[in-house]
Amino acid sequence: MPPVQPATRNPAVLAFVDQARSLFKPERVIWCNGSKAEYQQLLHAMVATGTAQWLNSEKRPNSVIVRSDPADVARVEDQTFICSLSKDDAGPTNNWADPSEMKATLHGLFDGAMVGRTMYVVPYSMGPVGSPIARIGVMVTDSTYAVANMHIMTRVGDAVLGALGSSTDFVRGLHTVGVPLKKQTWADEPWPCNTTKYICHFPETREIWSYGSGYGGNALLGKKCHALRIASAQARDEGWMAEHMLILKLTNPEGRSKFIAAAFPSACGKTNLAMLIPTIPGWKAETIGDDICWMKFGEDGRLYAINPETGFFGVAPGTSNESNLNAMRTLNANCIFTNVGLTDEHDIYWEQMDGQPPQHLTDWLRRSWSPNAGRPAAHPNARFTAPAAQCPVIAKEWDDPKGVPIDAILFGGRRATVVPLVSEALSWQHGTFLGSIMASEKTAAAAGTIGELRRDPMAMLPFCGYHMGDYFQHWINMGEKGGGKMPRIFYVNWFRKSAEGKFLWPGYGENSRVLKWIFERCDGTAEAVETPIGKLPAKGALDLKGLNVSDGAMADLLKVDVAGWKAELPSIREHFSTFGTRLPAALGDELDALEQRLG
Ligand code: OXD
Ligand code: MN
Repeated sequence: MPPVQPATRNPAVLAFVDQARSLFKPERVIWCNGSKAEYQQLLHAMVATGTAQWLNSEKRPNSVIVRSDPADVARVEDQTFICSLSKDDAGPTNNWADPSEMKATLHGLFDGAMVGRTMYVVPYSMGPVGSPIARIGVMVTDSTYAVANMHIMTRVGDAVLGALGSSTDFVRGLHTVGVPLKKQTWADEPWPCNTTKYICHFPETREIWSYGSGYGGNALLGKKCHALRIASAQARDEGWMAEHMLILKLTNPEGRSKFIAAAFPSACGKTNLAMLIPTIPGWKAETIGDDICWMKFGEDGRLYAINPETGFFGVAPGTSNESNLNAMRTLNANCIFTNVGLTDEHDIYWEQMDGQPPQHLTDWLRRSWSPNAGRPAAHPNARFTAPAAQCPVIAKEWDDPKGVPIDAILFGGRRATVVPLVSEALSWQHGTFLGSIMASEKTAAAAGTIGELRRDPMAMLPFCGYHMGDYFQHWINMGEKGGGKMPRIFYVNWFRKSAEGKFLWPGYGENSRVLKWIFERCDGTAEAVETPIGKLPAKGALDLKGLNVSDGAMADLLKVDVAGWKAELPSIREHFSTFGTRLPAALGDELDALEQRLG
């Protein structure tokens, strides 16, 4: 790939890149221009080094499979740090390190880390270039895989530098896989990574320093590092919101639309909900985004949201025509598949894909595999990277620089018990309370034990770049500012189980029934009953026509489990106590009020 000259004279950008070059000591520097040709060159480069392999060009045109090192398969939360000046500002939910000490450690590791390699400079915009809600970052990296993924997931290139002009307001990202090449041979591995890993954020200076991993959120710095951890801190400072939410557009049979944002912890079906196919006649759902939502007040006082990304980095296993037809259709071409199985026809396979598994394939560890192998063909956190514009139900507003006005915010998680199918918060403050106590069973998106219940406030536990108590306060402040124009807040749970451990609710497209109630609550046309835990659908208010769920199951799904909620109060108090004096008084008041209402 020929070196490309910088398309900017911005002294801050040039100085940042110069410093990175002196530190990392790469063999060459390439400035990414964001063109299609450049993307193709990146794919060819990955194939040439053995990082990627072309898939069958008829079945999966212009797509590649990549297998990572088995020790580099997920975000490493243990090694993720918020390096704010004061430890208190990182709060109890983050690992903290002193910024100068961490920088000294990383300087040591970064010094010469790119010897023999290419250093790519990736100017990117999170959000439509030039949108008042969008933000710019400049990332340097030695991972071709990271650059190719950034091409799909963000807006990369010269247009971004043009929009930045001479401004110094950009997030500075340094990333290396931490494997310098040896001059004698220049030999490389298909997936270079280091056993030492650090994913570090400096919220005050808007910097990201990432070492040792090439995988997902550790390496695609625009996503979790910038769009959530750094952006959440910036949003607090500037009065907007950076949230771990999908955004969807829901249109009723009369053709009126509402925009809904929803926060669910990692791998709880955000992508599925973002692309759902309603089962109720006449209703239409379209996608704006599946993972991240930035919201800012518009001139009319409402909250307007953009999807800062341009692609989906979705969990592959479990995705099928049945669970998410629109995602499967998005994956027809131009995708990167990571840690999935490779069929003998050079196509992809993962667990719970439609139909029978192939009789033979090559698993994500490049071993021969058959259905009786006793192990999955794909890693549970195997991913697809797919261009959002390819989604057959992408909404026409998905890249509107103005954003879309949000009508409702949903919180949810995987809860087998206690939490009903849907409830509406009594107020913004009560909704903030519900978000702050969200809990879910752990999934494979992060390294750790699967199945354990963890509180994951607003699905931001691994992504909030500052003290979570202050983050709650920011939510309350936003509500005070927006007043009656704020979105309504709802709490949903698709994962409630019977005593026998069976899911009570069919989920997927049937969730449109719940969305319809939410739509009509926003319109003031659907009935609700006020209960101690919030407003639940009144009898008959949820459209259940044609649904095969027994009355008993429906009663369980919409039950106010007073005993269950009472039993949970001590664990909520304990959760709140971790935030000390930074817990907003309003949330303590909400907890007391809940206790009183439960009697
Ligand atoms: C993701 C995550 O990858 O939340 O989106 O872990
Ligand atoms: Mn996510």
